[in-house]
Amino acid sequence: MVRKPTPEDRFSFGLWTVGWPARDQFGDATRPDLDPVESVHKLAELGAAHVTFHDDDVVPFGSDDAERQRILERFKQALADTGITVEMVTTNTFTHPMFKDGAFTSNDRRVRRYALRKILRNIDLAAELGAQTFVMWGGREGAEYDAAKDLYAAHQRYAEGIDTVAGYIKEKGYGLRIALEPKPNEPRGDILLPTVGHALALIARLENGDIVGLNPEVGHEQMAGLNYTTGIAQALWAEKLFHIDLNGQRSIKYDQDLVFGHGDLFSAFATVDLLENGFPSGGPKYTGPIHFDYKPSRTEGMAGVWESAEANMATYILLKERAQAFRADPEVQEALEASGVFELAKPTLDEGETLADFLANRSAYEEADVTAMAERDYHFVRLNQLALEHALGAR
Ligand code: GLT
Ligand code: MN
Ligand code: MN
Repeated sequence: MVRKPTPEDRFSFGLWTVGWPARDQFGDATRPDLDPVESVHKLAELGAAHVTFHDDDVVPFGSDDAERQRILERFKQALADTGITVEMVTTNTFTHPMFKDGAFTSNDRRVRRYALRKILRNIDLAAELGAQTFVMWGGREGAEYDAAKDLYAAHQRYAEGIDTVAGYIKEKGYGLRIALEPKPNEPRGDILLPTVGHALALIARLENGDIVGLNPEVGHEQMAGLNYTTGIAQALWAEKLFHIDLNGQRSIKYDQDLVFGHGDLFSAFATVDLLENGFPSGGPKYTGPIHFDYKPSRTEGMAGVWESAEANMATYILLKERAQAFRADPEVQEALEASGVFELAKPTLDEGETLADFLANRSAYEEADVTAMAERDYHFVRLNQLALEHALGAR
């Protein structure tokens, strides 16, 4: 039995996740459209604390101001009735045909200006609803053909767009931070900012980069064959892990958006271990919402939608319990010690040791016992087996 989630678990769902009618490239929708108000009520019942959405998930594209107002009032009423809060808002700059060549990096300047206005308008809404994070997933920012983009200009325009939005947030005094969401490909052949590392490198060159961080998604890193836990660890180290998109992916293929843990389960264990327990030596820890960005499979009806929403939370809770037991086990602590895991936290140079001291220290090099170093055994396999046995609930 898995305990029921409560708002203290900080679980959060995109309205586009449970609301996905399961239309894909090869087939029509298999489920009816879902009223966002109904989703808010249902998610509250299941124990979630927050929802997130794109502008167009709540207010259909093209609605006039009066209609937009009416829809938003009704939506806010659902929030008030359930206690659900909006922790993150994002903008749809990928569905409308005008965005076929991107938003901030479209070759068409009119599209870039339109996208900027669409995003700024949504920033106002995000601030009004008290969101803390504003996600930017540049799914259409990319190309299929190398000659189709001036890639220098594309990076200039991408940076310009993000800096302009960040500048607006600062000017307005909003308590929002921007989180970029990397993805290597799909829907474009190649997407700009394909991984966590690429996005971090761009942020470092921004003028307003202090309020720009990351929203890494499990499947997006795994689509590139990368280790999600390693990716969010670097973002944490850089104090840039502003938000997360948890889901499941089985190897390098199209973006599956499976339930969290329904892809690489052992990797999901490591992710929850890092999120809940932090680094062994301390350092920055993730304290934001536990946000799921998955798609209920196309085979599922409405009951299956809610079963899959519950599955995300149940898996997280189970892995959290397992990860806590793993770290609390004295045998694991002893194995970590034997593996040298704690040793890595000790700086390589002594306190106050100058470079000259170091170069003159013969024990570090000339007289170093290279044989002893080569003979050292790390017992990582034993440590990994202990993790696996904890993950499986065998300990
Ligand atoms: C889209 C994408 C997700 C992003 C959403 C935010 S939109 O569903 O597949 O990974 O997080 O824009
Ligand atoms: Mn995805
Ligand atoms: Mn996502």
